[in-house]
Amino acid sequence: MKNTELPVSNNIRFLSGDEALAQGAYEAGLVFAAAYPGTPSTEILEYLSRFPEIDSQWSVNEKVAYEVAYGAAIAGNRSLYASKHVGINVAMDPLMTSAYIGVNAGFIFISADDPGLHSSQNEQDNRLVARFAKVPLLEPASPAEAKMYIPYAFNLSEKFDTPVMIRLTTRIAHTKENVQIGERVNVLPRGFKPDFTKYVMVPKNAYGRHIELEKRLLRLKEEVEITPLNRIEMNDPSLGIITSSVSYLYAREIFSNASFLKLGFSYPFPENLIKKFSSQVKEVLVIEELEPMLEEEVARLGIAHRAKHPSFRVGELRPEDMLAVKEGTERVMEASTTRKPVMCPGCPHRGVYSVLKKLKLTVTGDIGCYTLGALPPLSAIQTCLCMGTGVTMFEGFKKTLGKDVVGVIGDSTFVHSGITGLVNAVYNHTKGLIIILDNSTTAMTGTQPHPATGVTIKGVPTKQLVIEDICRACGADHVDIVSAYDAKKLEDIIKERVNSESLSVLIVRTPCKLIDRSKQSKVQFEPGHCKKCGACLNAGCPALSKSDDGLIKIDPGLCVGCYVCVPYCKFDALKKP
Ligand SMILES: Cc1ncc(C[n+]2csc(CCOP(=O)(O)OP(=O)(O)O)c2C)c(N)n1
Repeated sequence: MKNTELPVSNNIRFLSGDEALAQGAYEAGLVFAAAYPGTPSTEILEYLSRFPEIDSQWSVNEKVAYEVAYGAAIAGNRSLYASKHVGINVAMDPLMTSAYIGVNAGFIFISADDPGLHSSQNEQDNRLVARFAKVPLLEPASPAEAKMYIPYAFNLSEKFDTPVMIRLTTRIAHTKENVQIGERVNVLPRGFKPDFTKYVMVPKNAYGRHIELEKRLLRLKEEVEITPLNRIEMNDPSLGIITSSVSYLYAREIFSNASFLKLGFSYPFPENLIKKFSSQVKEVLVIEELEPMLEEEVARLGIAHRAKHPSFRVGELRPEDMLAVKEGTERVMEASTTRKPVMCPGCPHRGVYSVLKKLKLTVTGDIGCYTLGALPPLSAIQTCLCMGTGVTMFEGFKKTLGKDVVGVIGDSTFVHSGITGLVNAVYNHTKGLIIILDNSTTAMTGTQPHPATGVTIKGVPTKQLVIEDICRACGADHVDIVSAYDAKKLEDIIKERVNSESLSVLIVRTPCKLIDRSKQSKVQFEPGHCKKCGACLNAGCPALSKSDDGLIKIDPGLCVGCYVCVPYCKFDALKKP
């Protein structure tokens, strides 16, 4: 199959990998797109949402996004799902069986992986998902390739009746380059024809579809041998490098004279191409990030090659790593010099953590900006696993430790995967206190709306999910709503509820400072009262620092007047004006 569909024009745009991929999807006649935000995938849906021709949505979580988008494909329109790598875990249930069913109109799912954990809870290599689900895997190495692969992927999906996986990594998703813009092709809806054996996965039908899946895989094995996405670049035959994704660019930069087998369509493996290439070069080297997936394949084919050191299974690959990979030596990492993450000045989460810390409670955390409460000086959260666990791990902790435990979860995360945990807690007689940190946005990934904000991805008002009503409907005995800046009330309610014989939810509702830019008069500083003890710095606010003379300094450009720092000073040096 040749990738000849892209119309040529002189229209050039400077786009990130996410944006280029989205532009490619628009041009390829995409009609439906669904996602839940997550770095580094978020910009795909944000870009797609600008096109009136595309029905795009933030779904409540990745499982829902996958199913809604897949439903649209089965019903006859080209559709796309996008998430970060861990989002694929949430979507895994529909994903695995969708590989059995196949598609009707083309369906692509995008996994934006995060080698090096720039913004994630793990760095799993989702190329293995393609192998596990037995679906074709495309790995663009640049934004331009990301765009170019999309029409190919839709054609592949429709020709082979399969979901197609496209894997980006942070470097590709967030790197920008000039990309050629083309016209949108009009793809007619296919309509839906019921087919019991194909679309209804009762065991007997699923058995039949599994057989079909294995046959499809054999046909795809032929396709990977001839696809233009895989290419041999013969240069000096003394070193032949088998590689894919961004590793290809790094390897090209460092070993500029070497020969390359560059894989853009990397699963199923092009066995014959690998054998052919290996027979043409003296030494074979596999360069890939994280798991030795290509390397294992090369080994399985009995091809002598230099294996990378196991230490390279961890972390992002960098151009400066190339020589160590070639020599098979251990990875050398310098100590990180990156800026420490910190909550913004006026962040409503700071107020709650100040109280939780003061009360010396054990706090099961979750994922969002509020995870930063785990870091010094607040150090107020003791666990963070994955989305939803602020509620579910709280239940396990409470039932094990008995008292002084609180669970925290953000509003977007509560809608994503906290509601089921709350139902479970009520159902299983859990007592105690769950705190929903409701800053009225998905702050961590760039302030995307969610059902409880009452606005869609296109900025259109919609029915607003009322979190307090949900909590009551789930069976919470008490639901309180308090401002994050009302330290006294927060403390009173937390003390009253934490060890009580009922299950309570405390909703701490104050908008994120990134969406509510309002400022109050800044905190007043009385130098005469300051004992230079630095206790106020324990609030962890970037607006506060120490001057050379030891006195506290307030940055007037940063202070927004939340006054969370005021109670930290026992000498009244900080005051509300
Ligand atoms: C399964 C999964 N999907 C997406 C993400 C990316 N992500 C991390 S936290 C978060 C939501 C944060 O919003 P919220 O719970 O409202 O907390 P806030 O950041 O606003 O404090 C998202 C989308 C993730 N880490 N894991």
